[in-house]
Parts: sequence; C-alpha cells; structure tokens
Amino acid sequence: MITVYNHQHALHQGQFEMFRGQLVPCFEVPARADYVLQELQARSFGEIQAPQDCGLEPIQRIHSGRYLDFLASAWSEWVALDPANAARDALPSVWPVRSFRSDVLPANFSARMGLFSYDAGTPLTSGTWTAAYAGASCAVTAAQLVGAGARSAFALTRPPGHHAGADFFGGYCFLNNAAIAAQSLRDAGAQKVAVLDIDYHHGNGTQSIFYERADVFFASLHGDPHTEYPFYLGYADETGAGPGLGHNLNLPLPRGTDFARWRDALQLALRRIAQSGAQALVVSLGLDTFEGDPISGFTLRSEDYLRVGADLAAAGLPTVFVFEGGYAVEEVGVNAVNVLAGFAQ
Ligand code: SP5
Ligand code: ZN
Repeated sequence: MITVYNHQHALHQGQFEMFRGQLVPCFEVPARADYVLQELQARSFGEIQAPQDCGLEPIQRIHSGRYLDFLASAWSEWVALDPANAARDALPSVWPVRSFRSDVLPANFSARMGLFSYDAGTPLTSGTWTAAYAGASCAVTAAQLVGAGARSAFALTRPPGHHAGADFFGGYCFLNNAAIAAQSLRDAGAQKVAVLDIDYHHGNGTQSIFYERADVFFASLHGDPHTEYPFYLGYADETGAGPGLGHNLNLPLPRGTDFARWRDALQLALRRIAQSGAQALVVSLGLDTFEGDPISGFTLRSEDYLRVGADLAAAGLPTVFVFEGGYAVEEVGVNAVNVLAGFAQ
C-alpha cells in the first residue's frame, strides 16, 4: 500500500488547548505522525511518497470560500494585532450561538475566529494553513491513486480533519481530509462513495458536509455523544435529510465498549455500506479507540487492529485511509500500521 506522507505536518504545532478552565498541553502533537511513519519504515510497509500539490480547487469543493480566505490569512492577521502574538497560538473566545447572525463577517479578528470555529481546543498556529493544505494534498493524491486503480492508499497527515465542517474548524481539525478524498473519488468517476469513520469521536464535520447528499454514504462508530465529545451531533436518529435521507448512519457506543461489541457495530456499518452501492471507501482512521488512549474510553488492544484491517478488506472496495485521531503517542504507530497490514494481507 502506498502512503502519501505530509512532510510539512510538523509546521502545525499547537502549544495549549482549553480544558476545564485551564490551558493544558495539546494532545494533538507532531510525534503522532512521526511514530506512524517510523512504524511504516520499521515494517517496510510499502512505498512512501510526497503529495502532489492539489491546488485550491478540490478543497473548495468541500469548504466555503470565506472560510478558506480566513484560514489562509488568519496567522498574519493574528500577528498584525500585536507582534507579541507571534509567540502564542490563536484560540477563539467568543462564538455566535443560536439567535446570533452568521451572514455578517465582522471586521474584528476574534469575532471571525469564533464565527469559523466551535471549540477552544484547537489552536491556530503559524504553520496551520501550510500543514493543513499539504494534508489536503495528501488526501487528494491518495484518492487519485485509488481512482486510477490502486486497491488502497494511506494519507498520513496531521492536523486531522473529520471534525472540520464546510466553514468551521474544531476538534484539532481545519480541513476535512476525508471529505476532500471522498469528493475527489466522486470527481474521478465513482458514482457513490462511502465514508466510514472509526475514530473514537463522531465525525461531525464529515456528517454535516454530506448530510443532504445521496451520493456519499456516511457511517460512524463512536463514543455516545451524550457523554463524549463532540456532544452536539452523532446520535442514532441522525439519518440524513432531503435527498440524503437514509444515507447517514450513526452507531454511538457507551464508554468502556470492548472490541467484541465494537466489532459488531463495525460489521453492521460494513453491511450498510455494501447495501448503499458504494464503489469506493474512505476510512477516517482514528486510533483513539485504543485502551491506552488518554482522552477516550474504548478498550481496543493493539492486536485487535489487525482484525479491523481484515474486516475492512472483506468489504472488497477500493479504499483510501485517512489518518485522524489517536493520542497514546507511541502506540499510535503500531495500531495504525496494524490496521493497514490487516487490510493488505
Ligand atoms: C480528531 C480528534 O480525535 N479530535 C478529538 C478532539 C477532542 N477534544 C476534546 C478533548 C478533551 C480533552 N480531555 C482531556 C482529558 C484529560 N484527562
Ligand atoms: Zn478522535
């Protein structure tokens, strides 16, 4: 399996995220991708290549123009407010909730930070745009390889993407790499594409992007949002809307879920993907379902990920894997490559 690796991922290096009234060190760190890369190399797991610059067009198929304009210039605006800002990350602190307007684009930078985000856990840094753009290029390159006939490809990038919506960042995510890959597969000729999100957290961004579309089936297994982030989306009664009705499947699972129960949900999701008629699959590959993950609550073990990969392979679809969450830093390498190795066998 070819890995498309984002050499620029480390340019996005947040310092702190807001948690319970304190700034705590970021969980989403460059070492995550480094461990996966090291494990791929240690196990000689296929070719590792750089992405081709995809240009803005495939990103604009998913994200709004005003959001992309904001992201691309946010860091220079932040530093222009105060030269001392160059040494600290930008975090939002004010948001337009219900009854506020979202059509007006305020001149105030903090107001636009809040307009285009939904949490205070996602610092925007000097290299965020460069890293996220190169990550989207990885997703597009991987989708192009699969669109051209490869059985599978792996987009190894960070920051992750599945919490990012058409016009918002959050959950450590800025550009929705999985959605960009799915759209690229559609544009390469697949009539129907499925996105399967196996990150611990519900892929609210991906769901919202495709919620009213019948050409992309979205399925997600995740911690029950009654207790788990992102809380406000990911419930079982969200089945799609308009032409997309019936094309969205959420399988929330309680904290403490073990591999046997998780795998039953995976099998259900894969049956629904087969019924959807999808011709290609994008897997949002989060490894924060691991028993040792510091911010999550399932109990999968490293060897279980081999079985996950084999189950995904049994779906028989051309597959693009996109790296998402997973914060037990050392083990994230073994766990990610176990999925890929289980798939490739
Ligand atoms: C891509 C992805 O996995 N994003 C997850 C974003 C979760 N953000 C909220 C994390 C809350 C951190 N809780 C810290 C608990 C420490 N004991
Ligand atoms: Zn996650």
